[in-house]
Amino acid sequence: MSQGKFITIEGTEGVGKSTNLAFVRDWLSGQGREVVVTREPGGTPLAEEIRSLLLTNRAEPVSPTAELLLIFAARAQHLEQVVKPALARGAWVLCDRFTDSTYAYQGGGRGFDKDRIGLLETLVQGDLRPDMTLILDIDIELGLSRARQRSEPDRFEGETVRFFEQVRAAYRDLAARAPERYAVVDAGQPLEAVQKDIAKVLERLNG
Ligand code: Z5A
Repeated sequence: MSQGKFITIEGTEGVGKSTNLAFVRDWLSGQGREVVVTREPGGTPLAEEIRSLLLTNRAEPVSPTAELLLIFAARAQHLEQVVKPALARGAWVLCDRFTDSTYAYQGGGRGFDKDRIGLLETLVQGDLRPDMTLILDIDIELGLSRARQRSEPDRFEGETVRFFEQVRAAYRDLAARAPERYAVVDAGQPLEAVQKDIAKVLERLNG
């Protein structure tokens, strides 16, 4: 049985991850792949509990270190329970956010040193990394205006434009450093054009 592929989707607020995740899932299923769709933080009952701890607005300030450790705790559980078993049986895993979010939000946004994040990445993941990461890139104001049409902002969505500009810059930096693993798609285009670009990326990966 061949090992499956691990694909992650990333981006800032309102970039259309949920919408395009469904497109990628359908595209891969159409190629006859078994696709496991999951998300971070979350993906198992315990990790989903950690997710709600992380996203809930609260009066108590959240220590950035506590936030970082909670994210990696959820990730450890998710990898053992969902991601690794699925890859081992040959499924393709499609994950809504993964460790690039940590580099972007906790690194770029909160200012955590990359090397510190890297230590936790190695501790929790060993040498497991996504085979391909799709970064949906959008102008921050445009993304926020799309996101505001949805529900009440959670603890992350209430951050400043400056914070999200730093998150976006961190994503771009990751992609520039390892262009073989990342594909950056302009998510400010109409949905049809975005999905045309995503399909081109998937064709390369599939072939
Ligand atoms: N986080 C972290 O800090 N560190 C980590 O390591 C990890 C996560 C793993 C929860 O993530 C939070 O966790 C996240 C970072 C933190 N911060 N926040 N917020 P999440 O992924 O659950 O939350 P989200 O970023 O809000 O994702 P989302 O719900 O998937 O939203 P979305 O990407 O914006 O997707 P959408 O709902 O598909 O699109 C938004 C709207 O735009 C919707 O009405 C669409 O119909 C519309 N849309 C989509 N595409 C288009 C186009 N092309 N044109 C026009 N309109 C469009």
